[in-house]
Amino acid sequence: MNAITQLPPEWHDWIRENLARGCAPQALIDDMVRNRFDPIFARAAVNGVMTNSGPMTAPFEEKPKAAAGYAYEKPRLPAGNLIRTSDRDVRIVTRVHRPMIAVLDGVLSEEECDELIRLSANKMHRSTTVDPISGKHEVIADRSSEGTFFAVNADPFIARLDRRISEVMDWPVENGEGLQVLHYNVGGEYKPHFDYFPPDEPGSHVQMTIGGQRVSTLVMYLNEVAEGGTTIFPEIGLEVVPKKGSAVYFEYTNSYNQLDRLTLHGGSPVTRGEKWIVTKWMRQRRYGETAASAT
Ligand code: PD2
Ligand code: ZN
Repeated sequence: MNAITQLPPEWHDWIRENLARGCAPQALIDDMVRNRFDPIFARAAVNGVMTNSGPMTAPFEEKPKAAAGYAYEKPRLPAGNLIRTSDRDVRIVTRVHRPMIAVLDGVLSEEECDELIRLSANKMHRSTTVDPISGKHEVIADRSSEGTFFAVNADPFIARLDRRISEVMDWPVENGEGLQVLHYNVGGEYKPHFDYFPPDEPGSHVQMTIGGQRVSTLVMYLNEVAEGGTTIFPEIGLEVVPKKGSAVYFEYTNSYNQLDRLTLHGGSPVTRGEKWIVTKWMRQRRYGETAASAT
């Protein structure tokens, strides 16, 4: 079988997430080669994600536009205009039904946003400082983003947020991945991708060994972005403008294990200022992360 020379969106995410976790670029390249990627392509792909210059994903035009056959079930997101969580009321501002997307106001308080940024700022992974081609340490000023994780229930502050988020998403805390904080500078973007793991793509089965498929996402905005940095859903022409403490929620896996391709989404380039977000991904089953595995 020919070696793979195109980067599916989920592999782009995989590289990005592991770089953010502080993995060595060479280890990612080795993993990709083990998964049938061409070695030179794998090196270029990791380098591309680090510098945000590609190579990028396979053309999305090749995939069917419609979520053919996806059965829309009762949304997990609670009905009504207000979600009363154990410690805070969250207001629903906008709902889209197909795909299931909602914009939510006041998921986090201003103080909680500031605290998350403060806690993250000194543990962001500057993994782009190593050039995988030369092996030299280089600071790349305009990297796409940098990130850090907070294990589920890592401390009382994070546990309070994990609980509230689980109530908003109506899905168990134990099924959640650890909160991931991302920071984008000017020029930083997140190319359109799916948050679920396509079952036919290499590597997805590894990602799904623990916890199964991802079912829903909550992207929370931690600051106001001066310009750009919107979350875009290109299949339906929706653009969500970041607002401190607000969030966009979407779900894409139903009880038949079908996946909703209409949830293709990305982060448009930040053109002025900076952007901070925190994301929660929920899995079908209990996800094995504990506070002890926090980075
Ligand atoms: O930064 C965003 O707006 C964004 C866009 C797409 C975040 C994510 N996906 C994500 O965290 O999955
Ligand atoms: Zn995403």
